[in-house]
Amino acid sequence: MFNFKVLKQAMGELEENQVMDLLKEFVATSPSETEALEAIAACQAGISTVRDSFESGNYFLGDLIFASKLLTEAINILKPVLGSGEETASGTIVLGTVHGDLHDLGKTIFKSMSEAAGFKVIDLGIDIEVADFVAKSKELNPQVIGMSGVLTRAIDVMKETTEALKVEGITSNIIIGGNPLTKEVCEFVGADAFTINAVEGEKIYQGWI
Ligand code: B12
Repeated sequence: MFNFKVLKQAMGELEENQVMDLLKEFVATSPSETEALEAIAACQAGISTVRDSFESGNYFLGDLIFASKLLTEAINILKPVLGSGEETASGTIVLGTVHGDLHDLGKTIFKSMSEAAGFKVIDLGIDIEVADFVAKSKELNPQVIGMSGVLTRAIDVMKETTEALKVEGITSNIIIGGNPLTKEVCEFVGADAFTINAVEGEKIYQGWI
């Protein structure tokens, strides 16, 4: 029986070699998709402990950046078990960090998780202008548009972007993510949902599709 607690701990301690060894060992047991999702949840729980340690001053910025990369690597190892891939994509998500905001760690985590869940993610990058969100969404007609932002000023830009998308007649569901977001902010922005947690975000949009 695979020990998910050990995986979570190795992730939280940023033990890259141990995480990779554990995941390879896990994949070799031909786990079910449900078990693979449990492994992702364990990795994400480990990342949450990194975030807590960063906030309490026990980890540094470099650790946070490393943690985001490690999670992406871990998800890449699990992807074959999750049966994801472009041919089987369950839907398309247009994703980006809004104009004026250059933070991308959270967005990258959300992207990796969504890809692992079998979604095709068109990552526009960071500092994405309203017009670019609109143009790409018009072109691709995605099921979901995801906007990321952690700066306070990103909130107004998310609102502008949401309004522009609606004016252009784009009906895709909109989800916004980033640490400062709240229910009130979500209502102000006019998005369909918000989250401060990538796993929760994935559950929300799975409910739309
Ligand atoms: C890392 C970091 C940086 C790094 C960014 C590196 C990178 N590649 O992203 C660097 C050093 C470059 C940086 C720069 C700056 N930063 Co900075 N930064 C942070 C820090 C420490 C962590 C942010 C982070 O990555 N968190 C970890 C991720 C995993 O969390 P997250 O983004 O919330 O993502 C999770 C969820 O929200 C969700 N999610 C995220 N996006 C999405 C999207 C969707 C669609 C969904 C569904 C879910 C989802 O999933 C993720 C995983 O669960 C925060 C402080 C803090 N403790 O939060 C300050 C912070 C955000 N930064 C801040 C500031 C001020 C700046 C600078 C202006 C500093 C400066 N004077 O130059 C610049 C901004 C430049 C710009 N225009 O953007 C302030 C913002 C203040 C404010 N209220 O606006 C903060 C809060 C620090 C502070 N306390 O003052 N920063």
